[in-house]
Amino acid sequence: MKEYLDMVKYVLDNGVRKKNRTGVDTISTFSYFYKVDLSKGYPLLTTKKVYFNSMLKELFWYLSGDEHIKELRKHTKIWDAWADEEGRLETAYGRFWRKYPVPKENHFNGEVWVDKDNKWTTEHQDGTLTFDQIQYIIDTLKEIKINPEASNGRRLIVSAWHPGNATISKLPPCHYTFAFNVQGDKLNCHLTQRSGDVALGIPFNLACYSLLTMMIAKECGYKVGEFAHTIIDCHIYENHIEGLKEQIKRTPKELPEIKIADKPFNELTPEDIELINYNHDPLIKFEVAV
Ligand code: DHF
Ligand code: TMP
Repeated sequence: MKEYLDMVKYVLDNGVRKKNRTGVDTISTFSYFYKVDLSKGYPLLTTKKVYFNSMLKELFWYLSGDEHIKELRKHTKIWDAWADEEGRLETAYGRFWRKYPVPKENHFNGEVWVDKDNKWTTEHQDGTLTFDQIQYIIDTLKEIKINPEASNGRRLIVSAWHPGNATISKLPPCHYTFAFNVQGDKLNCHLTQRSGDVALGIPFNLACYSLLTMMIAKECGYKVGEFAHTIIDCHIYENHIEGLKEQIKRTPKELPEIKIADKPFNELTPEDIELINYNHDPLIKFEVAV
């Protein structure tokens, strides 16, 4: 994928050396943006092997809303370093996608704060209220398809960021907010990421949100549009530079395709997602900075 190789070249050429909490320095740039047209194929990098199955299980873990990785870690190790032995992990992607905390009894000083009619709010056994952001997106996208004048067409935002959670989490969400946007009969998605590891995290994030966009487009009756990605601190770890220099010498192959089973969104499982014609160059091993 040319867009990815351009990003690698840009950071290699313009990145400035910077220290960070991991102890492995990066070369870093501020606010990189690219977008890809999802109708031209599924943007899984072909210039190295990307572990599609790890990414797929990660996406379904987010969609499950689980706050732990007890299931996920049976399939992939990619999150193990940030969880405790029991699989607990404060990083709050899916938990906040599916169960964003709502003020107790949903009012503050007598004023209703969230979701007046409790359409997307659930009360749990311990009395906690939470809001399902993904269901809100799906229902609203279906509504604006029938009625484009519905009020929420430019308010299709999901947030994984909770300012208070960010102060206690070992790894607060990197890809912390995304927005859907309809143009004609096409569904677009824009992801904002506060911090992006060009070699490891970003290829997964790109593949993950592109697939999510395809799944939501299918559910809501749209064609796939573009995936756009802003990365605020866009960096390459110093021990990834050689591998990435090797990767930019490679020539991108034709992109693979995705086939999604004919099922309601909430019933989909990883087995319902088929990756077709994924031809790729050999794996490049990159070590993850913890
Ligand atoms: N920390 C850092 N420093 N960079 C990250 O990209 C990162 N990503 C996290 C958590 N913390 C992070 C979650 N996502 C791998 C890919 C994504 C990911 C974590 C790890 C990874 O190691 N990928 C390897 C092997 C994949 C596999 O074994 O399935 C790769 O070659 O893509
Ligand atoms: P930070 O919290 O100090 O920014 O470190 C997080 C690192 O993980 C940083 O290198 C970005 C990277 N990362 C991604 O690129 N994508 C991801 O999905 C995740 C979870 C992390």
